[in-house]
Order: sequence, then structure tokens, then C-alpha cells
Amino acid sequence: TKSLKETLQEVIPGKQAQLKKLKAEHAQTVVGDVKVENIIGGMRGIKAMLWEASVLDPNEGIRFHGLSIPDVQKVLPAAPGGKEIIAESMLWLLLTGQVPTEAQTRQLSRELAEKGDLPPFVEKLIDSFPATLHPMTQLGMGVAALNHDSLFQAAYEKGMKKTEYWTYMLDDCINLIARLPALAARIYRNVYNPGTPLPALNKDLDLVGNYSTLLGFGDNHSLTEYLRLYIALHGDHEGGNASAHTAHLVGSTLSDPYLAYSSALFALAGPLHGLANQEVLRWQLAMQAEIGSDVSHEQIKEYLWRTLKSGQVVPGYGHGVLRNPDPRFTALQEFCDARPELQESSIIQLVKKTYEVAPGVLKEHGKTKNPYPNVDATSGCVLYHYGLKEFKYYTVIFGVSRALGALTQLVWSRALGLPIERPKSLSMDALEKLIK
Ligand code: NMX
Ligand code: MLT
Repeated sequence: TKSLKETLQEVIPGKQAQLKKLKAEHAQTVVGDVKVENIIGGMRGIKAMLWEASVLDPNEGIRFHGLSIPDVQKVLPAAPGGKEIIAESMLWLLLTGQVPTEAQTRQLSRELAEKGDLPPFVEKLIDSFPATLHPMTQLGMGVAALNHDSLFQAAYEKGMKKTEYWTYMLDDCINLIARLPALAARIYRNVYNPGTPLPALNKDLDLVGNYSTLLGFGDNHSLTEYLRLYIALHGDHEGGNASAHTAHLVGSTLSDPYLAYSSALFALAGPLHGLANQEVLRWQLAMQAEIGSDVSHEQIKEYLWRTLKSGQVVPGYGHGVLRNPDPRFTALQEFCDARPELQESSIIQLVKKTYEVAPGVLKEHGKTKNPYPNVDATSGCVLYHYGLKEFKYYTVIFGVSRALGALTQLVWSRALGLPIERPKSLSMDALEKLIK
């Protein structure tokens, strides 16, 4: 069985040759133009960065190395006794572009479990935080502190060669992903169940199986399976989203992956990005508290208009790139449709009913370019139904997941020798001079 590193070693030369050819033959080829609206509009629409593992189509949604969500659900190995994609098989696909065998997946699970313990000083650091500190702040600080053990940084200090960057980067990325369950679960324990003992990592479990166990839901097979799907599907969403892009930017300075991913987590913590999953739950529960569980379409419509008229966004709707319902939303809804207990859940029903009304209201409102749900519209309600009710924690789960894609690109960026990122900015005066 070839290991992940051996597989990457085989794949990298081909990609390096592809980049060399692109540079040699097409460095000056124009692939788009930049308008004033792009510069003042958050760079929306500008094709401006390399990202290997996935590409987002506005209408069809995400493809991981060309594979759609239904494709990966068919081909990627699941956990023993499970059906949903696991983080290890998604990580393998993202990093190598290849579908791992069952044996490779199990080998990676074991490696992650063996490397998953936190250094005692990080445990102490996390334990010193007040329970009132937002879980995302705690996660970002914990990840940054893990850079104490960065192999990339230590090798850089010793003067490693550029050709060696990616191997140290890969080792750091695997160590970081391995430690995320213990870190994220410790935060959950400290904030919501202080004093509860945390079990040791089980070397025979997959990454998310261990995470679910540490959270206290190891006996809940349905929730563990949901977490597996959730974490695999949130893993990568091409490179321009705020968290992935932040990791890419910070990593381009040759900052180690702990610092780069910690920065990414603070981008994910914003309500227009990953925090939206917390906001959706808060908003849907407030709707339920006000109108009750048995709501009509008319009542939801009225509530939506009230949200919009008060100047707030409808959380979980709209997207910077997508122009159709997010296929991740669809996949998570399908998970619910296949389980009778979820079909009876009042919060899941409310999310569904909201979806029947919100696109029409948002179209009538006429501002958002995409009136359809993104993944955050539904991701939290299943957690809530199965008893993981602390919605301030939801973005942490997203943060455990996004490491798969953001760290994959850090390995590729170093393997391809990509430079420090440094786009050109302009003042309005300078822009006006360009226009004249
Ligand atoms: N509710 C109300 N107004 C909206 C919404 C929405 N859901 N989405 C966009 N708009 C408004 C937006 O605020 C902007 O208004 P203004 O011209 O006054 O500034 C206008 O519509 C045009 O925005 P778009 O170009 O359609 O959206 P943009 O690409 O700028 O932003 C989001 C994308 C995702 C930030 C935006 O749709 C949004 O705020 N959605 C709600 C929050 C959310 O669900 N975020 C999660 C995204 C997914 N994730 O996990 O990260
Ligand atoms: C994501 O998964 O990062 C979000 O859908 C936001 C984005 O792609 O811009």
C-alpha cells in the first residue's frame, strides 16, 4: 500500500511540469479583464489565483478534481460500518487527485489517530480561557500555539532547500489535521460540559469518529455519520472564499501552516462567511419562538420581510459565486430525507419550509444575485436535532473541516514554488487617473 507521501511524490513532478509549460507558453495569454466594479466590489469575478483541489461552477457547484458531490459520495471510502465519506478519503483526494483505496484510507486514519494528542502546554492554554470566549477565538488561538512544534519552521531556520518545502509542509499539515479533534473537542468540553473527562483517542477510529466520541456523541451513529458527511463536504470550496484565501495569502509569506490556518479561522469566524451557520440557527429558532412550530408559508414570508426591512441579511442565503442552490445544501437535505426521525424534527421542517419561501422573497427584494440557499442554511439543524444544540460552536466544526482544503493548497503552493501573494491596490484618485 502506497502512503500519502509516496503517492504525492509521484504526482508532484507532473504538476510541476504542467506549471512550467503554462509559464513558458502562456505567461502573457489574457484570460479575463478587470473592471472598476471588480476593484470596488471585493474582487468578485476576477480569476486571480491558482487552486488545485477544487473548482466552483456558479450553476453546478463544487467539483473536487473534477468529481461532483454525488460522484465523491459514490467513490470515496467510508468508515467501517458507515456509509458517508470520511475526512481521510476526502483529504487523500484533495491532495493527490486520486481516489484512495480502503487500505490507504485506514492507514491514514491510524496515522492521524496516532498523531492526534495535544501538547500539554496547549491543553493548559485552552483550559485557561474563560468559557465566555467565543469557541472560534479559542480554536484560532489553539491552532496558532501549535506552531511551537512546526517542522517547516524548524527546517526553514536550519536552511532547507526550496525543493524540500513541501515535505515539511505536508508533515505539519498532517500533524495539524490530526490534532484538530482533540483541540476542538476540548474547547467544547470546557465551554459546555466543564469537568467532564475526555476519552483517549481510539487508534482504530477515523478522525471524525474520534471527534464525535470526544464531543460525547460516540454512541450516536447517525450524528457521527452526519459529522463525517458535513466535514468531508465543507473541506474545500475552491480558493477564493475568505478562509481558504486567507490561508493561501498568509502561507505565501512562508509562514508555517499553523499560523496560516489560524488566520484562516479568523476569516471563517465572520458572519458573512462560516459564522453564518450559527446565525441561521439563531434566526430559525427566533422564528420558531415567535410563531411556533406549525408555521404557514405566509408567516415565514412575513418574517423574512421583517428581517430584510430591518436591514439584516437572511443568513444561509446568497453566495459570492454560486447562482443556484448549493449542492452541499442538497446533499445535507438528502441525508435528512433518508431518515424518518429527521423528517419529523420541527427545526428541520422549518428549515425546509423556509427554503420553499425564501428564494421568492429574495427575488422580490431584488438585491442578492443569488436568492438560493448556501450550505449554512441547513448544516446546523441536524446537529441541533441530534442534541448538539450549542450553536455558537457550529463554526468550529466548519473550521475542523476547512483545514482539509486550505492545508492541501499550502502543500501544493510549496511544491509548485508559488511566490508571495501581492496584488496591486489603487486609491480612488489613482483609479480615476487610470480611467481618464
Ligand atoms: N439577504 C439579504 N441581502 C442579501 C443577501 C441575503 N442573504 N445576500 C446578498 N444580499 C445583498 C448584499 O448585502 C448586497 O447588498 P448591498 O448592495 O446593499 O451591499 C446585495 O445583496 C448584493 O450582494 P451579492 O453580490 O448578491 O452577494 P455578495 O457576493 O456580496 O455576498 C454573501 C455573498 C454570501 C456574503 C451574501 O449573500 C450574504 O451576506 N449572505 C448571508 C450570509 C451567509 O449566508 N453567508 C454564508 C456564505 C457561505 N459560507 O459558508 O461562507
Ligand atoms: C465556502 O464554503 O467557503 C462558502 O460557500 C463561501 C465561498 O465559497 O465563498
